[in-house]
Amino acid sequence: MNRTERMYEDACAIYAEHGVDVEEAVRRMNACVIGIHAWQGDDVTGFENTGHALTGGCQVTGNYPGRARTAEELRQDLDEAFTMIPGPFKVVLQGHEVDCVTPGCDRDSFTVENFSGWRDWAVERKIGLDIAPAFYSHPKLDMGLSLSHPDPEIRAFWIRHGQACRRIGEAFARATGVRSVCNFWAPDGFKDTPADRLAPRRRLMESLDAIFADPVDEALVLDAVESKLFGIGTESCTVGSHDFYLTYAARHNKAICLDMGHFHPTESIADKLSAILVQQGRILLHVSRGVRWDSDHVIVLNDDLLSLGREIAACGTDRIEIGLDYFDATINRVGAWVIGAHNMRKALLRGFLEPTAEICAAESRRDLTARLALQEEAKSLPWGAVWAHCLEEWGIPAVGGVLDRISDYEKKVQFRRG
Ligand code: RNT
Ligand code: ZN
Repeated sequence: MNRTERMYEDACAIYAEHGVDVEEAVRRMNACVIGIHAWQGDDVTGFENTGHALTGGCQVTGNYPGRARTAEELRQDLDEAFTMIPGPFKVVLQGHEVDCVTPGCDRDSFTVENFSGWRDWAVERKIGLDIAPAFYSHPKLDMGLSLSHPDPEIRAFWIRHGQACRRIGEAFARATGVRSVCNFWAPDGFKDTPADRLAPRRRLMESLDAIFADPVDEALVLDAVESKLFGIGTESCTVGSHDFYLTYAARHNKAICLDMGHFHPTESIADKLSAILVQQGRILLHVSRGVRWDSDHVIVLNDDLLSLGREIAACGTDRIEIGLDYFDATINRVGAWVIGAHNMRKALLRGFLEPTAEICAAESRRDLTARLALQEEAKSLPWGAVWAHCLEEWGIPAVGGVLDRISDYEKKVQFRRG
């Protein structure tokens, strides 16, 4: 028996003293599908090759060499990342990360044929494929407005793009056999105090109603709507605020997308799960890390992420979709996916390893001293020995081996992209 197995056996015995079945916790962690966000690999640039800069209030900082310049290169990088990311996972696309654009074709007339390389790639790997309409980085994002723009022609263009993405998601699901999440985030907002907040919000609501009026098979497509607090250039008012979308999602039975960078820095996203799920259908998580603002840093194993893992374990994963959403161009982009996906799975593992029964029992008997002591004790239980065991089971090397692989890949592939 090697050191990892000896430490794992000891960990199982220690957790058992706290009423935790480690194998059951690992099984539950391994059942969680994580959405790997393609846009970490291309800096949210997309592949329409129109030269449009990233707009919509998002910002990608850094110029680490080797960014994927085509859908083919992006799939190559994702394949490399998958050798180091424990499954199960799926891939999430932006609505402009196309394989090809037909001349004269724009986003409002995209079909699955514009994403055929993605569809076939996902089918071959037996993984699901989600899509998010790209209501940004396009001339028709005008004055910071898309679906809520006062010009009906501009709204109609974006409504057609939203409808196109839902049908593309439906085609993905038919091909892969995995339901596709179609997540709607519109960057609409105002840099300074708007005179009228009501009219743009009514227009956004009516545009979404028009998008969703186009029927798709709801067994194949799960619609989600994503709120935001502010963006660069929309600091004073976001049309699609949390109040707007939480209400819209409840009224129209859509999933609400909670992005961890889209709330006030002191707000706990973890606390929102039970508050919403006890009344509402489903939640899509965009697991991210804001540093001073919605900076979309690679996620780290901090208290926010650990709390999220604990609440996901407590609420159950049947109505929670887990998606990563960050973009860091200061480090190797394959490494960014791997580090973030590992941290997401570590947070889930720690959530499922939490000695919940023991802690809840203390709370039930109103022994709040024991509750606090046991909550703190849980932090020093040997979860790392369980994680090391999982890495061996998955055939994924420890960090040194991962870094060697990333370094080798960037020299052989990414750095040659110029
Ligand atoms: C923007 C939202 C949204 C984007 C992607 C690129 O702040 O988080 O999910 O990250 O559409
Ligand atoms: Zn997001």
